[in-house]
Parts: sequence; C-alpha cells; structure tokens
Amino acid sequence: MTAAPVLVSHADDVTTLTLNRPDKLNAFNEEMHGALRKGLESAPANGARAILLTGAGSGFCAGQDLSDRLAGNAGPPDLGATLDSYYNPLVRAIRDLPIPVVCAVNGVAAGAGANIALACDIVLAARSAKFIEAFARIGLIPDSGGTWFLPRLVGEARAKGLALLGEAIEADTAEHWGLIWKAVDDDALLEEASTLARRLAAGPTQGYARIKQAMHAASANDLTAQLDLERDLQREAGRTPDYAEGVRAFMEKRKPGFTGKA
Ligand code: T3D
Repeated sequence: MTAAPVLVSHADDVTTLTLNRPDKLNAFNEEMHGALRKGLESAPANGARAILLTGAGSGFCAGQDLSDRLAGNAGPPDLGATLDSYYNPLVRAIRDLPIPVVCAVNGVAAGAGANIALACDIVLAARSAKFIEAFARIGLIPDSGGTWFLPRLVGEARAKGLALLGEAIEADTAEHWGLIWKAVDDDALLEEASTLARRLAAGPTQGYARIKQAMHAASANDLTAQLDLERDLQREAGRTPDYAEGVRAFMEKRKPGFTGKA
C-alpha cells in the first residue's frame, strides 16, 4: 500500500497537514496536489479554526517533482497548463481560506515549495532550513506567486537576487529580510508552530478572516479604497460575538473566551 501523500490530523480546532513524500523532499506530484487542496479546502467545514502546514522527513518541499517532467517523445510539457490546474489554485486556496494558515518549514523549501510556504499567513522555519528560488537553475521563473510575494516581502533588489541567482538563504537570513516571521531552533519548531496554531484557533476567527481579507486587498487598493474597505470590514467585525466578548473581557479584566462564531 502506498503512503498518503499528505497526512491529515485534527486536534484543538487545528488541522495539521503534513506533506508526505519524504524520499523526494516532498516534491509535488498530482496526487500530493489533490490531497493538499482537499485538506485545505475541507478544513473549515471540519471545524478547523487554524491550519498548520509542514513536511515529513528532512525537507519541507522541493517544488515540482522533476521526474514527472523529463522531456519525452511528446515534446515539452505545457507548464502553463500545470500552473492553471495545480499551482495557481493551490496558492489561491491558501490565500482565500478564512482561517489563519501557519507554515512550519522543517527543512529545505525550494521552487514552488518555497513560494507555497510564503503564501501562508505566518511562516516559522527551522534554523537549519533553507529557502531556494531554484527555478532559474532549470530555466524557469518563480511561480506559485513567487514574482508577486518576493518583491513585496523583501523588495525588488533582494527579490531579483533570489530569483536570478537561485542561491539558498538560511532561515535566519529569511527572518532578517522579512521573508518569514521567525526562525526557530530545529527541535523547537513543531512545538512552537503547534502552539501558535492552537493560539490562533482559540482567537477571534471572524476578525482574523477580515484581517487577511484587508491585508490581501491592500496591494491593489489606493489609500481611499483601503480606508473604505477597513470601514466595511470593521462594521462587520463590530457585529461579531467575539468583539462583544473581547470588550466585556477587557472591562472585566479577564481573558476573553472567543468562539469564532459569525
Ligand atoms: O513543472 C511544472 O508543473 C511547473 C511548476 C514548477 C514548480 C517548481 O517547483 S520548478 C522547481 C523544481 N524544484 C527544483 O528545481 C529543486 C530540485 N531539488 C534540488 O535542487 C535539491 O534537491 C535541493 C536543493 C532542494 C536539496 O538538495 P539536497 O542535496 O539536500 O538533497 P538531494 O540529494 O538533491 O535530494 C534528496 C532526494 O530528493 C534525491 O533523491 P535520491 O537521489 O535520494 O533518490 C533527489 O533526487 C530528490 N529530489 C529533490 N528534489 C526533487 C527530487 N526529486 C524530484 N523532484 C524534485 N524537485
């Protein structure tokens, strides 16, 4: 029996998705794409209020499984079609989720593997992990949102350096550059990421969904449009039970008990 390409577990309102092709550093094939999409998209309906994404074995994800891409008699593959069918829907699925997605980069994150991590909301990485925009090494461009995320996160100079040179950067550098939230000692990564995911899962879920929505809209909006959006989302947030509970708890000098309900 072949192992599941993504391991799924659920506890404390957190769905944990573990990429599980460790012999190939969790490189993507079609089965892993399908399983990951299903795990992400079904999590909220299964009661998750946060998701934790990580990898099995020594790597996080080495991008596309290149053994599926050796040119055969049929000529070159249509990579635009594979982006349309697999990578682009995956990035949209992560970004559009109404709950926070924590990524624990446990080892090397290369190619699409690096950019899928960057699509998540909060990225922690083991200090031994490396980020590699490996695309140019094989004549490709950063996909899975790489050309969008990189300049926004680290500025054009560093984005171009990463993309054109395809060199590895360490987790500490990634943190220092603002590419990720935090580098963590290897043996503490999973515990710290799980604690963070559980904390988010116990938070004001409706408010978090609107924080994500506003942040994602910001790069396409001018200030006036963004202020209008903030007004509309704040109006909605102000009507949630978690807002009422947050204010009550503050006044009563106690910890809020958020339910995440609409
Ligand atoms: O195609 C499309 O649909 C378009 C979309 C493209 C998206 C992309 O992601 S393109 C970029 C694809 N990824 C890469 O180019 C990265 C390839 N991998 C590497 O450069 C290196 O493996 C790493 C720098 C990530 C790690 O190096 P290292 O020395 O730590 O490990 P290794 O020995 O290279 O890899 C360990 C095993 O994993 C090895 O198998 P083996 O020899 O033990 O049987 C290696 O072949 C395998 N592996 C690693 N990455 C891939 C892979 N097998 C298939 N595809 C991979 N991407």
